[in-house]
Amino acid sequence: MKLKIYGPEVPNIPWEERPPGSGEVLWRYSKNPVIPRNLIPCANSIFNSAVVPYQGEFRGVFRVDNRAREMCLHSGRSRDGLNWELDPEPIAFICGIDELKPFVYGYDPRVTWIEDRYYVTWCNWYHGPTIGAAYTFDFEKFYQLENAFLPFNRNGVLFPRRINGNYAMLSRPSDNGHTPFGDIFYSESPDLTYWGRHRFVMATAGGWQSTKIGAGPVPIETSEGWLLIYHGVLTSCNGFVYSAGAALLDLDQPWKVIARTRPYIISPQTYYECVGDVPNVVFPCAALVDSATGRLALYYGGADTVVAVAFGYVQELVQFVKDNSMI
Ligand code: BMA
Repeated sequence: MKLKIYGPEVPNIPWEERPPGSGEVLWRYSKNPVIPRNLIPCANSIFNSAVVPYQGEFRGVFRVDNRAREMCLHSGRSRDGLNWELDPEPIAFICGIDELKPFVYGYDPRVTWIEDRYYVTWCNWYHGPTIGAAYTFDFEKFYQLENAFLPFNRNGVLFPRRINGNYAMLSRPSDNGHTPFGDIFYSESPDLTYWGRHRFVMATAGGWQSTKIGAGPVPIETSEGWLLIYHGVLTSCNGFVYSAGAALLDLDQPWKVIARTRPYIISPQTYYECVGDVPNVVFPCAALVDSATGRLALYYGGADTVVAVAFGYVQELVQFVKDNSMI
């Protein structure tokens, strides 16, 4: 089987070969974390962030919790995807919707190229957490759209193209606090304002994904289905543990799950994943993929404090999901 990966070629994708002797489907960058908590003066921590290829370079939207412990979104740029420069000030969204002003907080961004622009989704405050949306052409001006859903919701992740003629989004209905439950749902919209055709995708399962789950990076389109990397949470006697797994979703009906990993693909094991403001958190929000080689660079937050990168091959990850599926 020759897997086809749909998406751009990214010949300068950040990359490091699998370490000799490693049997892991994903392996960590040897110089992690790529973004330290204090990269910009206002930052208490920088984590759970989203990056995309941009005109031969890379751009992104970054979660910066500032030293007042307010959750902000900052724009950033990089030539190599590993060394990042972040704007010192948060994004000032251009917003024509009075009810969405002022911007109270934003966190856990995702960024998706669809047709002619980059869309950003994030967890946005509107009488509680829900899914905010905006678009940008240049990562300088960001135009805010209507919130996608009612509170309470988190982990809103757009698909990179229309499905059945509509924009499509995964999300995770939640509560107002540190939600002790959560399944992944799918919704469609003709215009990114009105969302409907809501479908259930998948629920929590055992072990590392037993408390709640949520979509991670933008799904990756392959000939075997949408490859979705998602986070899963286990409640230990010492609190939540955030790991990540992967699933394959039907291309035309993404609420139909083809396969889903019983084991995690990455879990908090290194110092920068286990020690920080919130220990034991691996939280992926973005994946760069080079469709020509299948190289994948996964960006994730470590311990709610730093940004780290792991590498893998899409082909191997798809095979891993099929070989280790719980369904
Ligand atoms: C979730 C979100 C994430 C965070 C995680 C662990 O509810 O707030 O941003 O990484 O908790 O604290």
